Amino acid sequence: MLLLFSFLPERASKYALDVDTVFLVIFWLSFIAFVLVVGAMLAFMFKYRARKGDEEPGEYITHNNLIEITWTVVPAIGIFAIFFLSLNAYKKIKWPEEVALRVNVTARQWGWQAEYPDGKKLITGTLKEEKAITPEDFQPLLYVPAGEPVEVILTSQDVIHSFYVPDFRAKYDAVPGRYTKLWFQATKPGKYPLYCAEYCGDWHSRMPALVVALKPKEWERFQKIDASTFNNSLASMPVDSLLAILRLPDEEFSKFVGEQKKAMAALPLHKRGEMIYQRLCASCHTTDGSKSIGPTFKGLYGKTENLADGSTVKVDENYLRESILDPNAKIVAGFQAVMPPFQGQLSEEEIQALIEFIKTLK
Ligand code: HEC
Ligand SMILES: [Cu+2]
Repeated sequence: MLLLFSFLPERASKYALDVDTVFLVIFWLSFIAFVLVVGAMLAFMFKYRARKGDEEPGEYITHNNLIEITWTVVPAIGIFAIFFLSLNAYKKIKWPEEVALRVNVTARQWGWQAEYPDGKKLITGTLKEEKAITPEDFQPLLYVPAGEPVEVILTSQDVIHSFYVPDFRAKYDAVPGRYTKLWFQATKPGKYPLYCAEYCGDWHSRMPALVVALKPKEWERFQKIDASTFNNSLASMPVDSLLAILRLPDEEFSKFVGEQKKAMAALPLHKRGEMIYQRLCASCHTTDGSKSIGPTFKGLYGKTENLADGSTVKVDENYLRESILDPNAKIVAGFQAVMPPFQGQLSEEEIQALIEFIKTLK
């Protein structure tokens, strides 16, 4: 029986077993009912088949109390069992215990953004088109403490998406213009894939991300990193590198964070822009002059751009700023309006950094 279900992902949250129990009970009850009904049907078809020379109409039976009571009471017990199991699972899924961490998560076409109470921010970018998804494409969205209840407050910038972590059996819609909530408690440290489970457009399958459950010590470290250092450098690191940092001995850890902070402060604006570009824009814009999903950034600044409505515009800082925050205000000729707006996602400083970076690409 368990073998049949080895295709289910591991159960890594507190209520995962409750969800699976409801699923498996419904599955096996349905299976038994199917065997009984279809089995009886086949047996009766054989037993009461038309025989040669038998022209009499069948016996006229009005009812049978024993059989009727049995086939009412037995399924009713099954249905009540499903009801109470579901109620139990629903209560656990719906109402968290005391929440240790609340994070805001915003979905958009096509990616996620997480914002922590202290200002830490993680953004996953749209994946390149026409390429099978590999494990590296799962970018970290949430770092959470293992063994503690975490609440996610969801919303969407555009259409309905759905936040889905199969290993946690946790799934909830992210709806534009409203907040929805979901909680989970990872039972052990690890990396858990996160998918969008709502068909939200062409690239719906291209917004994979990761929830990373940390050990208590690592979580303590994570909280110690200040938001600006994290956002400017550590947020775009691959998961394993960040985990390695969180596992450093105390002294080395403090030293690393301090150095990172200094390095960031000393980094020229356009360099910071390049880092943001790598993380959020490189999937659609090249810097070498070749065309991708969006126009190349090479030679963009200062040129005269042809727009889809036939007009032209001189590319200056204001045009670049508008193109980043509200890309649909002016559509470049020959391209589709698929760029997500970065309004509300990038700080003024980050926008300036991006513009400075684009300016360096002559
Ligand atoms: C999903 C793909 C996608 C992503 C991600 C994306 N863009 Fe775009 N971008 C486009 C497309 C397509 C266009 C052309 C259509 C339009 O003007 O909206 C465009 C246009 C632009 C333009 C105007 C270019 C021109 O030639 O006039 C700028 C500037 C720009 N994007 C900047 C950015 C920056 C900065 C980022 C990262 C923060 C980014 N884009 C992320 C797809 C994308
Ligand atoms: Cu989606």
